Parts: sequence; structure tokens; C-alpha cells
Amino acid sequence: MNQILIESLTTQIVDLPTIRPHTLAMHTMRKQTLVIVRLRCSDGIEGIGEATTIGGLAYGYESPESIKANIDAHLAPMLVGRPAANINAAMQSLDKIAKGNTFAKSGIETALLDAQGKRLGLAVSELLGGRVRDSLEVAWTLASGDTGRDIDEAQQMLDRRRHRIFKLKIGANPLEQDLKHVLAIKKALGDRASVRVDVNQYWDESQAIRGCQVLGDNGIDLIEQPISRVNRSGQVRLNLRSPAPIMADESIESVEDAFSLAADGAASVFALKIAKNGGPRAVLRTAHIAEAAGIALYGGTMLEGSVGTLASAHAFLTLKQLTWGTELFGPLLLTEDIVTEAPQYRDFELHIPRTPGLGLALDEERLARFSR
Ligand code: MUC
Ligand code: MG
Repeated sequence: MNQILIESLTTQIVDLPTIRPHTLAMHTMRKQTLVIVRLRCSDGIEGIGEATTIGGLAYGYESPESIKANIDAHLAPMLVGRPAANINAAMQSLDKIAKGNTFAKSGIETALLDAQGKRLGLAVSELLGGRVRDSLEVAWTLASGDTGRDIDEAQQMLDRRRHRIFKLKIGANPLEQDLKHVLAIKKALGDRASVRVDVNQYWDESQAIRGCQVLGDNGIDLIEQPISRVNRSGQVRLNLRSPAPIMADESIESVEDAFSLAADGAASVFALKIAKNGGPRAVLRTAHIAEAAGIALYGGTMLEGSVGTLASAHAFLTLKQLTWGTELFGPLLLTEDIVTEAPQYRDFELHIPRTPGLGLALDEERLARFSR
């Protein structure tokens, strides 16, 4: 049989409006920008991937524009003409010529997996070794910037059985104001919901000592990235003294970061993100480090659209235990989609079909309409 080769790898930037402003400590989103990756192979099969971040350069070191430029100039030329079905060889060849760039690599690894799944008639979760579940519990982020509006939104989500886990984005306001906001929401929702916070590194250690104590003592279940990823010894101290578990998010920018965090005892929960590890296979290496170290897992998001969300979901379906569920709600934050069939959310969960590849098809008309 002739080798199947990669014929082209192209990228396009897509801007989609959000249903409401989404306020994080570092940025307020009014749209989300996706980089869609298309990998065409000599057997006529096309793989689709997505590389998405939050707020341009506000969240991490890669922006949509840099992801596109680096794929177009460096990563795509490395892969064109190489075997399409050998994902190990393809990804190792990229690691040889490009340091970091995990978001860009994640989009490409996703496209390779989608193509191979379509070729073999297998869902990506099966290519990754086999799924042990068909659906994932999904949290919702309350980030309208207004306490009353957040409470109304949470109550609607509970009534519609769409979400019963809520993450609040805090850190930009004075500490006492943020604590008041979180406790008011927890009081309104009571035992009907799990309430968690994400500080996105905005506290210093002195604020985090008080913040974690008050939140933990008042029923907040999980505290995500309270202080800077750079303050490793502070993370170790907080992990020892916080009454609520501490989850690492920004602290993990690579599989190697996951290993050193585990070795240092700097968190008891890891947020898994395909973009921060270099793809659905790469994120499983971080998951396996956590499993070996006794660290609990959470399926994180960079607020990807449908393609990146399903790529993450296929990886998370293979995990033995996802103690803290997932936050794969990205498509629900957008008013528009660029796939023909939107991912299915019902009864608090995202349901993932066993269709070959990711199980998605691009809607060419919508893609063209929202492309930059
Ligand atoms: C983050 O920091 O976790 C995930 C959900 C959300 O609302 O923001 C993201 C990014
Ligand atoms: Mg986070």
C-alpha cells in the first residue's frame, strides 16, 4: 500500500461573538477567536483541529495571530510531504524544530487524530486507547461581572438541568469585595450547586492566605490558581494550609511543568488543557503524571469552540477518574458555531458520539462568514 502523505496544512482565524461579556481577572471577552487548522491528506481525508486562547496575549504567550503565523511559516512546512498516519513521528518532528508553541501543536495534533480516526473508522477516544465513559459533567463559569446577574444565571442553569457546578472568576477586584461576591452566590445556591473560584494568579500570597481560608470555611469547593505560577514555594505553602483544595491551571504550561508541580507538592488538583500540553495525546501524559502522584483531575478549557472542545472531550473520556468533572462549555458561550451539528449538552453533561474522528463537520458557509 502506498504511504498516505500530508498534502497541505492550512490555518484560518475565526471571530465569534459571545452571548454576554465574559469577565476574567485579566480580560473581558466580547468575542472568542479560534484558529482552525485543516490537514489534507493524499487519501482525500481531511483532519480538523483548533488552537484557541483567551484575550489575545492576555492569558498566555501565544496569540491567535502568532499561532497562525508560526504554523504557516514553521510547522506546516515541516509536515507537508510526511506520512499522515504516523502521529508520533509527525509530533516528534515538530518538537525538534519548535520549542513550546503548545497551542499551535495542539491544533495540529488534533487534526492528525481527526484524520486518522476518519481513516480507520474510529472515534478519537478509541484511537487514544478507548473511552471508559460516553459523557462528561460540565461546569459553567459565572463571569458577567455582576453578583445579581450571576445568581439569576446560575438559577436558570440549575432549573434547565444544564449545569450544577459553577466557577466564579475573581481576582481583579479588591479582596473583600470578591469574597463578598462569592459568598453571596454560594448563599443563594446553597447545596444545590458546587461553587468554585478561579483567581487566575491575581492574589499575592498574603491575600491568598486570607482568601483561601474564608472561601474554604464557607463551603467553596475548589480554588484555582490563586497566586502566580512563578511563586512555586508559595503554591506549596498554600497547598498545605488551604482548607479548600488548590488546583493548578496557569502553573501547567507543559507536561514537564506537571511533573515538577507534582514533585514539589504544589497542588492537589490539576486542570487538564490540551492547548497547554500540546494536544489530546500530550494532555494524557500530564494526566498520567497526576494519577501516579495521587493528584486529582479536572477537564479544563481555553474556551475553545466545538472543535477544540470535542478534541478535549475525547481525551478526557479515556481517564479512569475525573474527580472534579470538566468545564467544557466553550461552545455554549458563543452565539454562533462553525460546525454542522453542535455538541450535545443535556442533564448536566456533554454527550460525545462514537462517530469516526472528532465526530464533527465544518459548515463551510458559516466558516467563510466568520473568517477574518
Ligand atoms: C481559565 O483560566 O480557567 C476557563 C473557564 C473560563 O471561564 O475561563 C477559562 C480559563
Ligand atoms: Mg483557570
